[in-house]
Order: sequence, then C-alpha cells, then structure tokens
Amino acid sequence: MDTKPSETFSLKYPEDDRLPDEAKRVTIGYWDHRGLGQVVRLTLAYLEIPFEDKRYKVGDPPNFDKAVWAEDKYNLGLALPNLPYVLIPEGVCGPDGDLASKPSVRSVSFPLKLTQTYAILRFFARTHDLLGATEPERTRADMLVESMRDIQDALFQVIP
Ligand SMILES: N[C@@H](CCC(=O)N[C@@H](CS)C(=O)NCC(=O)O)C(=O)O
Repeated sequence: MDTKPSETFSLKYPEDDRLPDEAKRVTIGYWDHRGLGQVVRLTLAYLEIPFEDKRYKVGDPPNFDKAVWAEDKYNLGLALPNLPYVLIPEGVCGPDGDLASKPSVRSVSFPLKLTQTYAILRFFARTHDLLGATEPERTRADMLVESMRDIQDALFQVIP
C-alpha cells in the first residue's frame, strides 16, 4: 500500500517555512501522557502537520483532580466532548484551499471539531490517502487498525 501523503488533498501548510500563527494551527487536546492521544500526535507528525499540543495535567495523587479538563469540556463547541479532541481552523487547508473545496467537505463549517480517536485517525487517513486505493487494501488497513486496537485494549487492562 502506498502510504505517501497526498499532495492534492492535504491539510499541509503553504511551503513558506513559516510556522502558521496560532489561530491557523491544528490543536490536539489530550491529557499530559501518551494514551489515546499519542497516536493522533504521531499521525500529525507523520503527515508533517504542525500542531498545538494542548496537554491537560491531572492533579496530584491520590485525587488526580481533573478540573482542568472540566473547565474546557463543554466550552469548546465539541459535539461529543471527549479527549483526545482535534480542532482544525479553516486556514490550515492546503495553499490552494484544497480541503475546503473538496465536494465531501465543502459544506462543512470550520473550525472542524473532532473527537473519538478512530474517527479522528480515519479523517486524517481519508484526507491524506492513507486508507489504500482498492477495497482489499482498505480492508487490510482496517484489519490492521482493529488488531492494533485489540492490543491497545489489552494493554490498557494491565495499566492500573
Ligand atoms: N472512545 C473514546 C474514548 C475516549 C476516552 O475514554 N478518553 C479518556 C482518556 S483515554 C478521557 O479522559 N476522556 C475525557 C472525558 O471523558 O471527559 C475515544 O476513542 O476517543
């Protein structure tokens, strides 16, 4: 399977070597550890999409207070508030506005506000041609993802 990111439909920034200002940067929100958020961070890093790494710190033991996330949870306009989340402002589409002009996303209003890890990953996979070109390739990719999810779920069971 060719996993090279698409040049024609991507969220990449114009190649002017300048990091986009904050207002035009993708934001990933997650706890200050790897968990479910890390695979989203790694996916954006792989795609060379600069992002704001918003990390929520839980309080000290034994209470592990989560108030810092509670402050944002219902104030970000997330349809299904959760962590990780991804915020994508309009300005981060390709230099020629590819994302916004694609028929499949034309009617979407920015910023895109995404939650649910696998929905986020599939969004970036679809928009960067990482899903495979044929049905068998796409199914193989799905099989791999679901197998990784099995391993991840098993791993989470052993973490207290
Ligand atoms: N199905 C969700 C699960 C998300 C989830 O359970 N997130 C945990 C961290 S791993 C959390 O603390 N969410 C914040 C909340 O429930 O408010 C996903 O895959 O994103």
